[in-house]
Amino acid sequence: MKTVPLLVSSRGHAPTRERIVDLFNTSNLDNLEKLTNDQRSCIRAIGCLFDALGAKQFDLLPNLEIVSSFGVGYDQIDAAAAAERGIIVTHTPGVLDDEVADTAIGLLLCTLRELPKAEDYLRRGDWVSNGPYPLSNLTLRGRKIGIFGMGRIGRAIAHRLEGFGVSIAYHNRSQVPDCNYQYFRSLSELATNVDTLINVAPATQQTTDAVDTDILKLLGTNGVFINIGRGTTVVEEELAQALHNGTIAAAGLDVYAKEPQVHNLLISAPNTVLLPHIASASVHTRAAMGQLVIDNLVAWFTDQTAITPVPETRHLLDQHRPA
Ligand code: 8YV
Repeated sequence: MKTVPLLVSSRGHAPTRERIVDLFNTSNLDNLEKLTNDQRSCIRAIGCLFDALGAKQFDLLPNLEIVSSFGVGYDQIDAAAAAERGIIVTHTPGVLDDEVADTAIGLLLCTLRELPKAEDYLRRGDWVSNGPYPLSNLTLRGRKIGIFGMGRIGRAIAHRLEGFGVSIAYHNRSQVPDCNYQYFRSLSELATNVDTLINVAPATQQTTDAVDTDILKLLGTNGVFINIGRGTTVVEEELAQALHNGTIAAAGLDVYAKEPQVHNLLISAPNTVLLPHIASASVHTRAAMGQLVIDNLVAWFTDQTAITPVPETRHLLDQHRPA
């Protein structure tokens, strides 16, 4: 492996970068444009720890075979452009489902029961000077939860919610076999029938700006929006307005359209819990994600296969399979 020339991100999960540097003949992805034509022609792989990659980068690397990307979402990589050029893209599904689902439930409870605000209240000394923290207006009791995106993570969230005795429904591109929750064919039908919407959908052209004022109005004034998918799925300005003017009751967000920038109107919105994109961010889970990044690279350079290719490039593996 040590002879395989590979570009690696300079940012992102440091332990994964260090192991890639140990295993391969690496250069820094940031220096791509500074490499000579000869150097670029040698590059066979990219270990991508969350950089944006598309046709522009791929065209500079005529012998690129594989991009192994850290994270289940890969919207920062133009997988269609990779597929057109015969480049395999892999991601890290599965190993983060439980962590992200745990965080989603935590964020939901924090939002409904105002747990971060209540803790601040204690720390500020207000419990001593003003008495008990005010009763929360919202509760999980009796809620109708709608999950937007019923993939592995959506299912892990739904599975946990079963233990809370709430009703569960979902919207997904298509109905999921063996999934017995009520299915709605459109996001607006789902929003009409629930009061709490959890976004787990991947960022695609179809999901961009899907959650807007109209959807939020359908959730109603008791409505709650939780986002652990991608910030681009919601029109942030409209969400912020809906929180400021009481169109919905509260929101809990882990993801934003222009991270790490967070819209000012969201920062100032009432009844809003804001997390800095931490859903999968434990040492345990990030290590598992990093291992899968490496395993995909090793599988490719030992057996011409990949463990978790993204759907857009999966067909390329068949071309490499021995007959
Ligand atoms: C990480 C994520 O934040 O997997 C994803 O799609 O959003 C997160 O787990 C991401 O991998 C960046 O490090």
